[in-house]
Amino acid sequence: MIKWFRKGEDTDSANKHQLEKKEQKGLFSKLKSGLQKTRKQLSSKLDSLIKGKTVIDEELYEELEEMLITCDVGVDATLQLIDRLKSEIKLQKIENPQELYHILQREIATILDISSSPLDPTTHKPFVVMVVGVNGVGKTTTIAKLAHFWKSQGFKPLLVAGDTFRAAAIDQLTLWAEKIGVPIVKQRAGADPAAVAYDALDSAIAKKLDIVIIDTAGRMHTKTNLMEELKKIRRVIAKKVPDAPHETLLVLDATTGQNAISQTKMFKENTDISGIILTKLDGTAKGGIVIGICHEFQIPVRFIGIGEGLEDLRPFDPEAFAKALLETDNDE
Ligand SMILES: Nc1nc2c(ncn2[C@@H]2O[C@H](COP(=O)(O)OP(=O)(O)OP(=O)(O)O)[C@@H](O)[C@H]2O)c(=O)[nH]1
Ligand SMILES: [Mg+2]
Repeated sequence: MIKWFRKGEDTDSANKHQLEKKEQKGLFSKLKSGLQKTRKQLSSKLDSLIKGKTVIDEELYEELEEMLITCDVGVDATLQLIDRLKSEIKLQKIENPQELYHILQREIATILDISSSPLDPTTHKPFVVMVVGVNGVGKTTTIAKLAHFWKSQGFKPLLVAGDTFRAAAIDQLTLWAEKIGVPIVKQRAGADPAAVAYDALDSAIAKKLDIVIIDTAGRMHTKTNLMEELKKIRRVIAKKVPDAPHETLLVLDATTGQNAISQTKMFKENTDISGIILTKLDGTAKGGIVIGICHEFQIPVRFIGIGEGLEDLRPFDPEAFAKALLETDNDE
């Protein structure tokens, strides 16, 4: 289970435990329904692959390999998965193809479990989070979900309208801030995003706010290079808060499949990315892309988006995710 960082402590621990158990169960079924399209693709293919097979042979491995590749897991990650599967099956002397389900689940969870320092907003005050990604991937919506999530954990977040290239982007974030009930720092469209972010840090320090979440543009209307702009924001905010940003989250749209891989490459080459948020997993059967991304970049997935609502963000839990991907409906 992943660790959730909450501010302060609840007093009644038995009650808290019960509540958390209920919460986890509810979250898991929402995760499962969010991943329905991907799960259907993976599980139904695996079902028909295993059905009627009595032995685990080379043919089965080849079919499994093909299946994983068509589910957007990616060639490299697939080959690694098959290798690990083979040695596990040999080691445990497994003969029944039905057991592939659980072994595959475990091996997927291992790939997804990137060792890294956790995203812990209590480590700095204010804790500065920069959110980057190409246009339309879900940055602004995800920022709203994050603010809502952290607010519910007892933190005081501040939103920063750092996408100043479109007035509509500032309005969109303003509406979210009002809806969630959190403050926002913004300037007029066309303002320097680095200056907006700098002001926001001033404000967060003055008001003793906990988390500053900076929205950024995904596309430039001017000749300014997007990556240069992001670097400038980083330079300027580090002048105010020396270690900032403490977390740089790359937002990727899962429906774009392999495109998400090339976006990660591009951002990684230009800026420090400490975590990934994969959005729109509810709208796609390409959820296998998470496995490919974790395998290739070794950047932890921090959260996943499984819908357009404020509640549709989940802290990423490798085990729960692998389980939700490969659990059949009668497994419950
Ligand atoms: N189904 C679904 N839709 C999502 C999710 N996250 C975001 N969206 C939708 O994706 C669309 C784009 O979201 P935005 O948050 O505006 O994306 P953005 O990256 O800020 O876009 P730009 O500011 O234009 O670069 C919106 O219609 C969101 O409601 C998700 O997890 N699931
Ligand atoms: Mg936006």
